[in-house]
Amino acid sequence: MNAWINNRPVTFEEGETILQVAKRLGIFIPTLCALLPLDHTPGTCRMCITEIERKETPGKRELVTSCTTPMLEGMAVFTHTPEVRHRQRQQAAWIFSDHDQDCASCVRHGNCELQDVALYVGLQNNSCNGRFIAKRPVDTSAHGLLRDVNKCIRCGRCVEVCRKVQGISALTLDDIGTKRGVGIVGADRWIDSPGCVECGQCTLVCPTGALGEKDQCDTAIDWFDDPDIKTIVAFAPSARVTIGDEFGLEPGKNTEGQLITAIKMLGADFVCDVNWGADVTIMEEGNEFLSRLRTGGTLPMMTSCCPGWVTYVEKHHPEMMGNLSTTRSPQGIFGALAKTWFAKTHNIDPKKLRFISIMPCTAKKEEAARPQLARNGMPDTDLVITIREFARILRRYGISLPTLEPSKYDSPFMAENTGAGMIFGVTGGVMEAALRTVHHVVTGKNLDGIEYLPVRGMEGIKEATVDLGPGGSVKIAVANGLRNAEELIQRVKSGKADYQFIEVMACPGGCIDGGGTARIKNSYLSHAAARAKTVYQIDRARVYRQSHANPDVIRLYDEFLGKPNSELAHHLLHTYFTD
Ligand code: HC1
Ligand code: SF4
Repeated sequence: MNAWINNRPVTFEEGETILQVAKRLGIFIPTLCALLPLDHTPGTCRMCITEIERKETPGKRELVTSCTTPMLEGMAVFTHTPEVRHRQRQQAAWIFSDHDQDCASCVRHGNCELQDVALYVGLQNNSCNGRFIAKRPVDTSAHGLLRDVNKCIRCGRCVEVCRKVQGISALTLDDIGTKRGVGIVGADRWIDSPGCVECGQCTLVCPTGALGEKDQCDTAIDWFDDPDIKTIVAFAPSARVTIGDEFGLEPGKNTEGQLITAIKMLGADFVCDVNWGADVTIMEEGNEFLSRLRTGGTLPMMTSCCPGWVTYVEKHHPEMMGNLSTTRSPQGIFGALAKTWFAKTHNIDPKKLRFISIMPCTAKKEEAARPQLARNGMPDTDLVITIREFARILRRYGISLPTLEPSKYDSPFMAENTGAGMIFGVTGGVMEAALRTVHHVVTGKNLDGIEYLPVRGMEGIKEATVDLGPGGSVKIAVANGLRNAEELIQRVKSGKADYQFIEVMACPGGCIDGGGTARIKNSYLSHAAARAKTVYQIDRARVYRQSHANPDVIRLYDEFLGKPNSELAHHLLHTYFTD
């Protein structure tokens, strides 16, 4: 079918809106509320106004919102006539009239979709600016999240992500008039939400600073600068393939070496890798699974390294807490061993040691605060810094990540890691890593070709039956995104499925799309494929690709823990859950 945009002939499929056609062809139309990957087009921001002329009424112009108007045969669309620009400017002025323009201290400083729109429409000397702000308190109650309703423009994107992707519906638009904005269903403060799991997916799509991560950059800086404190910093598997977006690098770019350099420049005493903790997680979790299988323990065993998922089970299905693996997450394991094995080996008083993890995740801040993951009154993980915060620290120090020379870890201690640890960052990765080791433990042989492809890919739910040779076969399932996880739980509860091992990651795609990663404007999950590709490339390039082959993990068991699931390993590396 044929039509025109700005006198340029275009073709389109029946049912496509003007906005969809324009976006597909790279013709820019501003929008603040539409989020096409989720089919979210409420038409409320009205920034996407265009003028159209229908074939049936030549010469007669109409103003329409392009997100809700279907493109029709013979239609002519004009995206920036004087009338369109006038209306968009007026609309932007009204949006700013009750918007708190504390831009300098805003979490979106320099990276705000609302500011972009103001630029696009040529907003100048807006006499409405801030005239009708109804100050509502800023909500900093959650562990990792910030809610500033004064910056909400009521686009509803966050509400939609929480409902459609996570199936939780923890958010709503509440109150009336100029006080209207993002609210918490069933509570006044975020921390009291009966449903929210702090996954942070809503923060990825907020166009302004209304929803964001809680900034704890100064705590990290204080510790780096304190001569009495030793800092040990480790970053998540997905950190190295996601932080590049904060600095304009190509999606999925591996910045591992630059990250090590940057952390050292900030003054960290030791730079390590959470991947190493992931290898230890596999040693514990793989053996826990085999022990459950052999001794009639609770099955299906469900992975528990994703804190959004753990909280989901605790809040929404507490009767299934016994299915969660008691093995701590890689972050939790790293923290415990940093404060014990590492501190002892390096002759450091654990009270003076601070473990800082760099994570793609807002929920990891909640995990770190759990009392069962502390010892002697101090958390094992002292501070979690999201990717967005870490990038902010670098900007504050004038450090441009892409220009840094890559470095290597100073020592293999808690840094040497395998491809198995690396693939934790993508959906299916924890399962694949576990299978690589479980298969070896049971059969004495490697999985054919090491890689296990049935659990790869972005499908919401993946199922497979794995042959463990003389050990029989096990049925496994992998879900990403909590709506899919709920579907999996219902299959188990209804008896439609008899899985023995389940992996769930709360964020779609896994940690590579975590709620603490870079915000890609007016987009959602658009870098997932590129990030996943790099994760698997890194896996293939690693010298060791199975957790049990990691020499530094073998040393951990030889020198300190004895065997996987030993009494000491249980004491240090396992946890419990509470509703
Ligand atoms: Fe994750 Fe994990 S993979 S939870 O996604 O098990 O956040 O990357 O660090 O702990 O290793 C996140 C990522 C991360 C943990 C590991
Ligand atoms: Fe929903 Fe996750 Fe946002 Fe909580 S953090 S409101 S669960 S999207």
